Amino acid sequence: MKTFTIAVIPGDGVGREVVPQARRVLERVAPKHRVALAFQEFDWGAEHYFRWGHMMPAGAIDLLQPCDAILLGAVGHPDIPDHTTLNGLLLPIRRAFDQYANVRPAYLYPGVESPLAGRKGGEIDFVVVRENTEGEYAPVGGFVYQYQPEEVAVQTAIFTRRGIERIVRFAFELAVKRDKKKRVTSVTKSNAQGYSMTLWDRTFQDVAAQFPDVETESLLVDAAAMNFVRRPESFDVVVGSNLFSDILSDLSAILVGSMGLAPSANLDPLRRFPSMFEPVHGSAPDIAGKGLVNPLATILSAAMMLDHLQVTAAAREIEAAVAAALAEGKVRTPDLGGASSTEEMTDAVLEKLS
Ligand code: GGG
Repeated sequence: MKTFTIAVIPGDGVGREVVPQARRVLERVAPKHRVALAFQEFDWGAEHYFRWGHMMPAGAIDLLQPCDAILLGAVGHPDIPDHTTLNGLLLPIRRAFDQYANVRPAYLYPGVESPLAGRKGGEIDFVVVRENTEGEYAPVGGFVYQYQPEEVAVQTAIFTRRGIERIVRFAFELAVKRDKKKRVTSVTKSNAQGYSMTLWDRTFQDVAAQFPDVETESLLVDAAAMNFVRRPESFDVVVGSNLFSDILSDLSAILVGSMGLAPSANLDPLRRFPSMFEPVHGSAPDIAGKGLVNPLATILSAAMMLDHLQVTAAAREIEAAVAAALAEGKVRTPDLGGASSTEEMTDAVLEKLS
C-alpha cells in the first residue's frame, strides 16, 4: 500500500463545501487501488487573514513542500480586496513550487447542455494550457503618487524565452499524449504587443519545428475567443499566457455547461515540488454556505491529482463515475438547471463508484 500525503486547503466561501465532497470521493476510491491518502488540512484563507493579517502563515510554503500534492478549494472574500486574497495565497504557492503548467480541460459531458446550440456530448473536448508563473501575473510594478489625483500605476508583464519555451513544449507533449486531433493552438496579441508576444510567437515556432506530427495554429486572443464560440470542436490543446488563458478558460468552462464542471491542475511537470489541484471557479460568496455549489469541478480536480500521482486507474474511475452521474441526469445542482444539493451531487457520484 503506497501512502501519499495530501495538503488540503479548503480556503474560502464554497471552497469549504466542495473540498470535503472531493475528500469523500477520494476516500472511497483510494483503498480500492491500494493507495492510502494522509490528508493534512490547513485552515488558511480569509478567516486566517482577519485573525492574523495574512492569508497564510510565514512558514506556509515549508509546511506544504514535503506533501505529495495540494488540494485547494477557493480563495476570495467580499470584505478583502481580491488582489490581497489572490496574492496572499494562490499565486505565491504557484510560484514557490514552480507550477508552471496550469491545465484546464474543457469537455462537454453527455447529458450536459452547452449554451451553444446543437453541440452533443463529447463534441467539445479540448484543454487550455495556461503559463502559470510569469507573464501578466508577474508581481512587478508599483505606484507613484498613490491615492493622489496624479497617481500612476505600473504593472509590468514578464515574458522569458525559458518560460515560454517550457509551457509551449508542455502543450505539444500533451497533444501527443492525448492522441486526439494532435493540434496545438497558440494564443497571443502580437499585433499590439510587439515585444513579449512576438517573442512568444517565435518561441512557439521553434518548439513546433520539433513536433512535425502536430498541427499548429496561431490566433490573436480576440479571434481565439470568437472561435471558441464559433468552432469549439476544432480545438485540441490551446496554449497561452497567464492572463489570456485564465480568461479563455472561463469561456471554455461555460461552453461545456458550467464553471461547476471545470477542474484544473497547477503542475510542476518536473516533479521537484508538490503540484496543486483546484476547481477553476472561485469562492462564489453569493451561494456560499447554502449547499448549492456543484462539487464536480473539485471532484474532477481530485481525479487530476490522482492522475499526476500516477494512480491513473483511480483517476479514470472517478471520471467515469462523474460522466455516468451526469449522463443519468437525475441529480443536478442549480448551475446545471437542477435543484439538488452539493451533497446529493456527490452521493450520485459515489453511487456510480460502488
Ligand atoms: N479555485 C481557486 C480560486 O479561488 N480561483 C479563483 C481565482 O480568482 N483565480 C485566479 C487565477 O486562477 O488566476
